[in-house]
Amino acid sequence: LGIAEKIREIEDEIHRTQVNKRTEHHLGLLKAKLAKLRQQLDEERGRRGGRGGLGFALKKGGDCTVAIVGLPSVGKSTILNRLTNAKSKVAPYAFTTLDVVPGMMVHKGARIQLLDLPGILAGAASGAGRGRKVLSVVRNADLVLLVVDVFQPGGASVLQRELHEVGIRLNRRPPDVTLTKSPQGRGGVTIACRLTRISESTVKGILDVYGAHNANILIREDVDAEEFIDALAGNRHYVPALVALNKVDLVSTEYLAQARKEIGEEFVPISAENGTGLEALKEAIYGRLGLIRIYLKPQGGETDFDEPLIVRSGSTIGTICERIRRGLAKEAKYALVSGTSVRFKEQRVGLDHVVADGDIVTVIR
Ligand SMILES: Nc1nc2c(ncn2[C@@H]2O[C@H](COP(=O)(O)OP(=O)(O)O)[C@@H](O)[C@H]2O)c(=O)[nH]1
Ligand SMILES: [Mg+2]
Repeated sequence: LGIAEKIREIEDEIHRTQVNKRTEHHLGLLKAKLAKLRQQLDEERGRRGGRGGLGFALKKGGDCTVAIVGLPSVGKSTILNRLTNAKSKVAPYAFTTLDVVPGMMVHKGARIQLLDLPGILAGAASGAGRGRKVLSVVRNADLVLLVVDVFQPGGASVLQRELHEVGIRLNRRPPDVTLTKSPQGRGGVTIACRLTRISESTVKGILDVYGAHNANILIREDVDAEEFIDALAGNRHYVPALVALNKVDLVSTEYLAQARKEIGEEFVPISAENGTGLEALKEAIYGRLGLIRIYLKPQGGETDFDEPLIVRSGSTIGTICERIRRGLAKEAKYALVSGTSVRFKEQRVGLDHVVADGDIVTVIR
């Protein structure tokens, strides 16, 4: 049996198996086997040179990158064209977009690169070729914009499942499980919290199947089998995501309320066709990326309100120094800050001070 067939067999068995307390252990082991086989398949493809790396040769432009993902014909290209200067081909049939098309969206001074990707169909993850390349672009994005057609509200979960299969975890953070190489090559597990979603014997069983014997493993969070396997695999990508429900011009408010239940998570209702909700979508993308604007005021000069520095929220004066010029953080003595992160105008702060959106900053050397 080839690896691909083995994978399919295990996938089938997982689908057939009911999830309950009695099958939990068995399912955990199956998932570990599956993860192991998928990794082997990846390595095999890598050896044959079938790996695309970044896939499409893409120049990373702007302050960050957003991958537009969705089933065919949901309106991805129309959205790109409406939000950016790009001209991606739009048509009422599937697979119009065969390559990645970048476009630049400027919002509140931030340059955000949007990537229009060929539509992902169920099964793209297991297929070779274009599907896999698309997914590698998604892995490297700062945000995934999931576009769902108002007439297929179930599309969001199809996409999420597809991305999950290739190790992309949307809107989740890595589980608190650490692996360190044991110097003697004889590892062990330390469970430092109460586990309610997995038994200790399943933890051991998964380790046997996965074969992480020479690592010291510390579990500090109530993980389930899948999260534990994710931690062992170590190559998962945790990417924030946002759902846009497109073509709302075609439905009534009542229909929309029903769709809301089916999607089960927050989404931005839009019509790429008539422009409804597009400003809200820009704002949501910007917000989800966690970007803030910092206005720089040179010592003894005027504040530059035209071109703010765009940084991730949570950034410090130190990060800002490095963005202005490499090495500046070492030379800087302190900074003067006006804005919501401080109490006074031109308050003197250290390099570890966390800035806020709209702050005016003068770095003093
Ligand atoms: N009514 C309506 N049609 C839309 C909307 N957005 C896209 N379309 C249409 O849906 C079809 C597919 O759009 P396209 O952008 O090519 O989808 P893609 O395959 O996801 O890139 C085209 O005929 C578009 O004109 C929308 O908001 N409302
Ligand atoms: Mg398209």
